[in-house]
Amino acid sequence: MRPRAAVRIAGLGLAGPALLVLLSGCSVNGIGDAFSHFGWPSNGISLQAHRMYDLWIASVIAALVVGIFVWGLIFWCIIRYRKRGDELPVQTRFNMPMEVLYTVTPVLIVAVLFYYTAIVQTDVDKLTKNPDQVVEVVAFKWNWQFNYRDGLGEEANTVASTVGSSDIIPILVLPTGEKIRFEETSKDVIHSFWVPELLFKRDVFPGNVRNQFEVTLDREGRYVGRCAELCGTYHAFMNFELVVVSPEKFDQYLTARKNGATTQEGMEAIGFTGDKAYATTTQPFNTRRQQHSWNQTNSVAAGAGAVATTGK
Ligand SMILES: [Cu+2]
Repeated sequence: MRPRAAVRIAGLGLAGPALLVLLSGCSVNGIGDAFSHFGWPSNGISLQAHRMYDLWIASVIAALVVGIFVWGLIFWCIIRYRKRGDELPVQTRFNMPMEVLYTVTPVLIVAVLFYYTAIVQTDVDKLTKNPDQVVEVVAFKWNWQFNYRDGLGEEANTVASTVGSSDIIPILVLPTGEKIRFEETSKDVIHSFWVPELLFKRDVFPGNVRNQFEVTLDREGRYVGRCAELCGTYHAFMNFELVVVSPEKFDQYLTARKNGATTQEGMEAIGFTGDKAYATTTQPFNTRRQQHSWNQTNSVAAGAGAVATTGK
């Protein structure tokens, strides 16, 4: 009887990973919606972000299946084998199929999780031979420069450039549906390029390291971007804006920029007029150092134009 029961449980154990495969294939979105996405951000705007979302939901479902199975076994043991008298049960009994089962099953589950993680990670990290757009991201204390390039690598040329200042948030305009390669470089310390909706960030190193990654965007909109590596005093103010538009509008924008238009003139050329030509998701911060500590009243900004911050 016992070995046969063990085999039956073994079948159940193997059904877990099989279920994971099944679920990751079909209704991940429906289950994610029903359970508040199990804490994962659901607002991804790239194909890569959607794949990471699917992996997360499927992994949580697999963990829950295993969890419920184990909780069930625990409670079954507590009730079925509860103390019935003062006589101790045989202390040396074991069940070989059971021992093998609870060694092999977890290894199988981990192998399946590892397999899907490796697949998604490889996909997120994948660099294609001929991306549709190449953007060089230059980070510096404490702002960003975005260079549209005519090819890959350091030897390529910049055809249009946007640089942020203390007064204007840099805007990075990009199209949907195209493979976009980012090439990152820093002028001073380590920064990190992060648009929360990409569900992805990658460090920007100074020196010879030129970090790269690719995304294919699939939702138009305006998204705040941030530096995600503590890089100095005004790290928290190192923001930019990603504006995702249709490929047609992007072509118009880039053509305008190549013909000498500024970022704001380019934005106006594709319909973002007035205030919309500037960042809407974040705003420039006052980056002037204070003469005194934050706790003191009547603090005065150092340098020219200091008068503006007193008496606020
Ligand atoms: Cu930074």
